[in-house]
Amino acid sequence: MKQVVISGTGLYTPPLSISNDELVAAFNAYVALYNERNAAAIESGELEPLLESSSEFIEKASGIKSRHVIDKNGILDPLRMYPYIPERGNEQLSVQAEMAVAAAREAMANAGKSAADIDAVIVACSNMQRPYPAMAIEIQNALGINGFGFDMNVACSSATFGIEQAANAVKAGTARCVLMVNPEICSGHLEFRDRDCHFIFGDVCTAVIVESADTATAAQRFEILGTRLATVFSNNIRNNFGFLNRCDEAGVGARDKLFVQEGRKVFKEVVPMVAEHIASHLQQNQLTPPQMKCFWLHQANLAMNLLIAKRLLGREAEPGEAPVILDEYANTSSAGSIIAFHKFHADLAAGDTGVICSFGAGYSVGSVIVRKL
Ligand code: CO8
Repeated sequence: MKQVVISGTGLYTPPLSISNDELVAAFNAYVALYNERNAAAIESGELEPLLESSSEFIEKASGIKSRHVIDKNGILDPLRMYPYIPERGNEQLSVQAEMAVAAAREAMANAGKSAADIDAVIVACSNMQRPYPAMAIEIQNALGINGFGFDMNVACSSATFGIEQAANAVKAGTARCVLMVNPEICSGHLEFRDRDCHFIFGDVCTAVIVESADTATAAQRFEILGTRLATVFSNNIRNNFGFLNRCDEAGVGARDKLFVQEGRKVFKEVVPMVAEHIASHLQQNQLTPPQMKCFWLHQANLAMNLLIAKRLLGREAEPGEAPVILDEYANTSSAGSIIAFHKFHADLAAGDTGVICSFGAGYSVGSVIVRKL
């Protein structure tokens, strides 16, 4: 069987960032306006008043301190509460493609690959800014890559599912080298007027180069020892936005057309599912959790990651064993585990092993066991 490696990663971080205090100030200003406007209905019991958010709650419940975003002003305007991202003409590079090209260039430089070395582009993320043409084809064109490209969506698990598709293409010989990118503009589908979730997400893009070990020349190369994907249907994380919305006017703009979740249920159900998934994937490869140098986990909630690591290791994780980027980036959906891998892989020695693992809506779980060459 052909040996397949991850030979480069890249990260595009939007320059703008919103702290918890800034986000909460805007949210509380919106709450004051809403309660004032609806004072009579609230007084009569017809409407419930909105409750304020707090920075302390956010950091304690999630571990998030700030998030990077494409646009800050629109989100922080209490009269708007969503980003302003101007539409672009068809002749211009689209916003998600632009982020992807930036992340891809870094991944290609790290892998020592030019466009001519790459045969396929996969865009794997939670939300695509249009149904077609596929963003992957636009990115392919912008970078001058031949071959083929396609978009795929498995919500927060898109990147690990994308790595498996890339590895399979290399193994099957349909591509020598694959660029897999995760352009996430989570702020575009987050309800910033809902205090239960207004703090959760941020924007970012990650990129991964997957190729045959025979062609890899990068200093940092990680052999993919195995991938394992699993899905179990759940309505606990859902977004009903889609092309059929206009076919029933009653639902247009309703709350369910943006991200909604039962956070507590997700936490309780997903932690054991992920710990079991990783443990059995390792066992299948004659490996054990304590042998792993690092778990690069999906970044949704700090307590969730600490608990998953503890279940796997039978003790608290040491700093560096399950690195956290959630404090600066928040939940960036599919990009989270790849940001962690991108920032925290250089210190591993040849022969060290680790697991990249994502989990989220679907439910979906994907794990990629890697060994540094
Ligand atoms: N400020 C103050 N108080 C608050 C706030 C706030 N902002 N929000 C809620 N509260 C209150 C609640 O009303 C509740 O009050 P009460 O006890 O009186 O009812 C109390 O605080 C506790 O609320 P919760 O039980 O909701 O708090 P939790 O401790 O459960 O924390 C979390 C909430 C942080 C959401 C937590 O449950 C969590 O992180 N769960 C895991 C969720 C998860 O992993 N989700 C994955 C989703 S991501 C994914 O799969 C990708 C989807 C596609 C991307 C979409 C991009 C937009």
